[in-house]
Amino acid sequence: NLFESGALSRQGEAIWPRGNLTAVILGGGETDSRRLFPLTQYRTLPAIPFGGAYRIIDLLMSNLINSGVNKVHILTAYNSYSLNRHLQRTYDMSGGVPYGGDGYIEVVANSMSPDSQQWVTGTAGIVRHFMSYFDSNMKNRFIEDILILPGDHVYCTDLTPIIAYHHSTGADLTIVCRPVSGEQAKRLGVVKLDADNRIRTFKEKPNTDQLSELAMSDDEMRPFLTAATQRPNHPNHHNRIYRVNGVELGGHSAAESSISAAASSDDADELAAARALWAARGHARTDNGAGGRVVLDTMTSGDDVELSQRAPGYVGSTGIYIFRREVLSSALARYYKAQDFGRQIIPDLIREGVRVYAYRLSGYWADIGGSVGDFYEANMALLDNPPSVDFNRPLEAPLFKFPLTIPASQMQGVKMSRAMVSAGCIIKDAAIKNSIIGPRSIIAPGVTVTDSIIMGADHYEHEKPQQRPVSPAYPPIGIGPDSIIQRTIVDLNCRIGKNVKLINKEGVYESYDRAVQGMYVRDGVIVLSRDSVVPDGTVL
Ligand code: ADQ
Repeated sequence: NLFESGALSRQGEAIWPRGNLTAVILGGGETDSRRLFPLTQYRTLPAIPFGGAYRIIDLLMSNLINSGVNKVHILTAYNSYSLNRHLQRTYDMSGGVPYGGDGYIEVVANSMSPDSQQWVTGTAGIVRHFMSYFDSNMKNRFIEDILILPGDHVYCTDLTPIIAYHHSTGADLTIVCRPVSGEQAKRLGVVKLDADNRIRTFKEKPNTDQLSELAMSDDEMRPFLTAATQRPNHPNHHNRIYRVNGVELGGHSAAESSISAAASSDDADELAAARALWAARGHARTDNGAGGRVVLDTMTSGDDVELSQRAPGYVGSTGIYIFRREVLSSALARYYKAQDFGRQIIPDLIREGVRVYAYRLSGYWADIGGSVGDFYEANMALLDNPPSVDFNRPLEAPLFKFPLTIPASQMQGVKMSRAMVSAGCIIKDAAIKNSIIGPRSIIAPGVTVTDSIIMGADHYEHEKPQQRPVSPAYPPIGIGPDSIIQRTIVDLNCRIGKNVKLINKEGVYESYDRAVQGMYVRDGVIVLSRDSVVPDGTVL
């Protein structure tokens, strides 16, 4: 029933118009698992719960399905059980008719073979491994383009214009890019563009010295900032009414002129309003949240409004690539020792003179694979008003998720602000602020949850035969009476007792060594790994 909306898209095109393109999602390697430990202790990164009811992979899958990409491979390497299970239960993996007859969703597990006696690592390594299987399969002979997507990103977008741009430029490789600050640039692949948005230089994770070579002046940046880009995937976008501090700014075009007026103002409140509108337009919080004067840089018709901070400009790669299939196969064969696209293959191809173009991605985008802190911030951005990712989407471009069969949440006497609460929760006389509460969360009276992510549970206590009787040392699933949870990520099925205080009272930034097993501090955020048991009265 994912495809009930019919065989035609909004534009009246066939819903699977991109039959000669295949998508490859990088399902997570060992290195990023280490970066997000302990959330990745039992699962690979794209399987981590996000926004209460979703898993990270659901956003990527929804982008693909809603953009008419009907052939999807998910390359898994590390700890992939939970991801496989989620994909199997959520998406129709049988392929065939619902995907336009020739479509499919396939999980491709990393494996050793007589030709490859070692465990494959790195982005290029895993794609090479996949391509050897892909190229040898006759059914794939019509595929012309390979869309490669990292599995650790949060964004909602229509991919159709990116694919169209790749075709219109005749690019061998299109890299999806964004304007970024110097601080962000150091953590990304950074490109330098010519006036046609062709990439002339690519440097992976440049250091401060290398960064100066990659800075682009306002004039150099202009063609990139003014290039047509995709609309945020909101068909109802133009019907929205924008409000800032309770003041109605009218619909799309009225709001746009208000951004224009406010953005060039020196008044702090007006600037804040411009930022709020900027966020309302679906633009990244990271682009506008760092303070400093926001200037309306370019304004063209429709959706192409770009606000940027006039610090030195850089253009960063999102790690999303569309390769012409033969260019990819040939590069992987020629640079057969290369394990990474950013460090090796892409700079080599540019040096060779291959046609590599940058497409500008607008709207919210976050890479959550760098650290627990990145994951935490991307969750908190969901609580912004309007949220970074709008889960409330139209039927023709929905966000798909596992269809949980649990009832509405029961709440009594709960004080809540800036919170998202999923289905199946039982919450009484608690205070929840700035937090995301996942499915089947049980929160007892007197509890305070602040700045936290409670992922919930995949079963209720009574559903499982009791292996161990409940006691002060082994509390029931959920959060016990009078506990205080602050700036904490509580993974699934945790048991937190009475009068527990998870408040990071010593202000620890990083710790793997707490008294109770399963409790960690990463980037100043307390993380309880899945199934942790926190006895009554514990204070951290
Ligand atoms: P990084 O994010 O640092 O930079 P990396 O973590 O190596 O790149 O991997 C990118 C994606 O590939 C991640 O989703 C990761 O899980 C996945 N991956 C890596 N090895 C894998 C393997 N063996 N099997 C399955 N999946 C694997 C990259 C680019 C930069 C770009 C940033 C944007 O190299 O140029 O700027 O992404 O975030």
